[in-house]
Amino acid sequence: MALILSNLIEQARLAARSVVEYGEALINPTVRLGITGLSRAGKTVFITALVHGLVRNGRFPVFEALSEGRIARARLTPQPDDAVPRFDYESHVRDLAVDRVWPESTRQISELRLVIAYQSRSGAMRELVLDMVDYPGEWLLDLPLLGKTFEAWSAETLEMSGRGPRARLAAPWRAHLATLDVRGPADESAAIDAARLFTEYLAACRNERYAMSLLPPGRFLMPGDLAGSPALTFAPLDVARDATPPGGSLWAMMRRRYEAYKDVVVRPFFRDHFARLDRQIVLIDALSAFNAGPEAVSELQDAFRSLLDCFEIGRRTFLSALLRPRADRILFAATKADHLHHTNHDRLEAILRRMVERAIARADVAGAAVDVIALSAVRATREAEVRRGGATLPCILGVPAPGEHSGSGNRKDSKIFDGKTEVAVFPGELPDDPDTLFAPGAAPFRGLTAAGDEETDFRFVRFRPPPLETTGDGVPALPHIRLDRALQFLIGDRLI
Ligand SMILES: Nc1nc2c(ncn2[C@@H]2O[C@H](COP(=O)(O)OP(=O)(O)OP(=O)(O)O)[C@@H](O)[C@H]2O)c(=O)[nH]1
Ligand SMILES: [Mg+2]
Repeated sequence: MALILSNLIEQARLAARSVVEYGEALINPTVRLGITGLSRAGKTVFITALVHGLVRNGRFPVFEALSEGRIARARLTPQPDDAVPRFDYESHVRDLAVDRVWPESTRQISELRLVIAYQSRSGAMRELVLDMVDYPGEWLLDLPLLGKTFEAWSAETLEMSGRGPRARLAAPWRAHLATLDVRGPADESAAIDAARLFTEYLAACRNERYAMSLLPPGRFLMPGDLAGSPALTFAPLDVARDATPPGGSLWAMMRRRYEAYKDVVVRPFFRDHFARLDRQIVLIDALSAFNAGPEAVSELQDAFRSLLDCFEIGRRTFLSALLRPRADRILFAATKADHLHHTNHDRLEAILRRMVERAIARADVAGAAVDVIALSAVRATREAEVRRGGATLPCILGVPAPGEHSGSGNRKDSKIFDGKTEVAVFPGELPDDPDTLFAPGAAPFRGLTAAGDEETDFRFVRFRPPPLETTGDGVPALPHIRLDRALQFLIGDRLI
């Protein structure tokens, strides 16, 4: 954080707030849970399912406070920050449980506070306050920009745009870039065109066929209330890393706007939501990356490596709680495990563990408890063994979302699903040994980026959310996979 909040005033402000919050937390024990994840990772669904399960006493056998019958009540209460919208829990539950559709992509930041009344193991009645924040995943990748100059960001972005599948997608923007006179006078219409072409390139990289992860600046893809503002009208330029722009030039203007973007957009977002977390869950949609191909998997890993550098994670001491808040538990979760048969869940976990090991080797997480899990906040499928040509395939059963198709849209026998009929799908088997995925130069499987729809090794269909199931005591609940294990790790120790 020293690198990111280089400004002393920022550091002092954070420390002052931390002292106040420390005092408050002594009276009302509070856990600020960071739900971190790139776009479509599953943040909104996770928060909704977690709150739904807690307020309705869902089926969470591994979450001890609940399974031991010590949770008296969990209720939503007004959130701490008046300036941040409330997480629209009710409409997300309506989407999932009544209309059986997934919530839309998040466009704005929002916050939710849950108060859990429980009985401690010693018998005393206590309360734990759980604060959560939801935000568009695109914004997350802005955090690493805080430590980068305009020139360094330009150089990295240009270098990356020449690699692998990105090169073709970047061609129109790069062609425009080649026409720019960066030392010439600032030219607003050139800046507008560059920003538009650069944004189109980022949007093309995000497409599920490529599923690239490193797509900053986040507001270009999800502008929130900043659409059309000059703070978003810039783009990388072909300039030397350590050079300075001539006054009044296009380069100077782009650089100024990049710095404004960091000051006005990124730094407050970081300060208000990431610099003061007690616990973190990092949601990772590894399966979409597998769908796309090895390039997407490798980029996902790079994205998490650069993000971890931005977080304060480590052992919590009296002084750190007082002056520099840090998360003392971090859970890495591969989401949407219900897209796989359970025989593959351990493999998914092993692959994630391998990705995480590399990422945390560099980050300073000394003393923090770290765990890895494959979960599904909402389980949309059931399992079945299907016999085909003498072999038994471990399949999953679910209702594909309307519009999903069974194979290449161009093939005659391809079928468009109606959103009502249940089908069995064999999604593919993840590799047994994660090393085969990460060996240098390995291209161990075929994804949509390089292969035709029919030739990919994995096939993950988007299923509709499931109907509610009824728990033993008659309460309708959303089915899940290991959501209770995640809860136990994240807050179980605060409820004893
Ligand atoms: N089957 C299944 N699909 C899920 C699950 N969680 C998320 N999804 C799918 O992933 C999509 C994205 O989930 P969200 O929770 O909206 O993701 P997000 O991280 O909030 O994404 P942004 O708001 O774009 O940052 C959903 O529309 C679902 O299709 C899950 O537990 N099971
Ligand atoms: Mg969301």
